[in-house]
Amino acid sequence: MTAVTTTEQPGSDELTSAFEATIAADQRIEPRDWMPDAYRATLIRQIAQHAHSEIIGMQPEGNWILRAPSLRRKAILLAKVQDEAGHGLYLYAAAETLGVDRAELTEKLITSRQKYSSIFNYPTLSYADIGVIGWLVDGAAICNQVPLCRCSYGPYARAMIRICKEESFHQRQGYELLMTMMSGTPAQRDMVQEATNRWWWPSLMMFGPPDADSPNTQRSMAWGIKRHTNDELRQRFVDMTVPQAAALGVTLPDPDLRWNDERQAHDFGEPDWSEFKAVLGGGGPCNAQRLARRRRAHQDGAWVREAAAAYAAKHGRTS
Ligand code: FAQ
Repeated sequence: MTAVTTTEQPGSDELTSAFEATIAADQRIEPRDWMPDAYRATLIRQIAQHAHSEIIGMQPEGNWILRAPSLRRKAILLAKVQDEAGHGLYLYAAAETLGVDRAELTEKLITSRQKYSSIFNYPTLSYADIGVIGWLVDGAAICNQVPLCRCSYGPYARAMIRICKEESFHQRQGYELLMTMMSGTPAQRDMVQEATNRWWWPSLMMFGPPDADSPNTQRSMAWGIKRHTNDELRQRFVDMTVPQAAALGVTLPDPDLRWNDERQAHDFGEPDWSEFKAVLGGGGPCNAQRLARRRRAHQDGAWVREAAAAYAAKHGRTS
């Protein structure tokens, strides 16, 4: 560790050089190390958005817990949704090491001042959606998040290691569910194809806007927060998913999808970026419902927070 801690108080040039040397040596910045304000703000923005996504991401799947087709499927789905709550908590804890308060982040989410992933603004219409979310949404999340295990900020990188292990289980349970449905009746196979058609393009949008329209990528890569661009990860996801679709026996709904021998990668069509912008602006099919439910849950939990604060005050604890 070469970074200078805040208690040493050297001049600002020295602090900047120590920070840059740590990044250049591909070492970790830790909470007590000095860091530029913009680096801190970028991490808070990304980690908070990530945490909010995990918490809001419980809703589309939570919709099916009471209607799971068997006890086994219900147990698997419950475990997955609980994992997502846990991921949200690790991520809020990582954000708190940067000097923000979890309550403040939640307030920003429920007043639409911070984002969460676009993907969770789409509805889950059949049980095949549970399989397709595991396969495509967790598959995309893994593609995006494995490189974050090498993020330059220590607490975020360490949280991502555990999260990625659990996401891997999530992806496999989804794929196993779809394999089961694809070996079932024609109606079950149709459900899988129909769900794939709805989730494919929103899954590609999870990686963010095209590189040319991504204001944050270059700086985040220079700081070792992001390790790949949005388009690089989207390409990796497509290349990984095409053979999985073939093994399942489903068609990905893109007439432009084909192998390009010269590039040794798949060509694929352009997602509808106007839809992406509309969803980010609050106009997706479920934005209003997701936020309303999150606000209600927050209000319903007020008595728990008050009781915890009263207990802490009585026993002289701060948390
Ligand atoms: N949705 O300049 P960039 C999961 C925003 S977790 C909404 O490219 P950046 C697990 C972006 O924030 C899924 N907003 O930004 C699970 C920025 O806005 P701002 C969440 C998006 O940060 C599975 C603006 O657009 N994963 O799925 C999206 O460099 C199943 C410009 O974009 C993470 O958060 C989007 N898709 O790159 C749970 C991973 N894309 O703040 C339940 C960590 C972009 O400037 C069930 N995050 N924006 O106003 C990242 O890797 C990055 O933040 C990106 C965006 C790649 C998402």
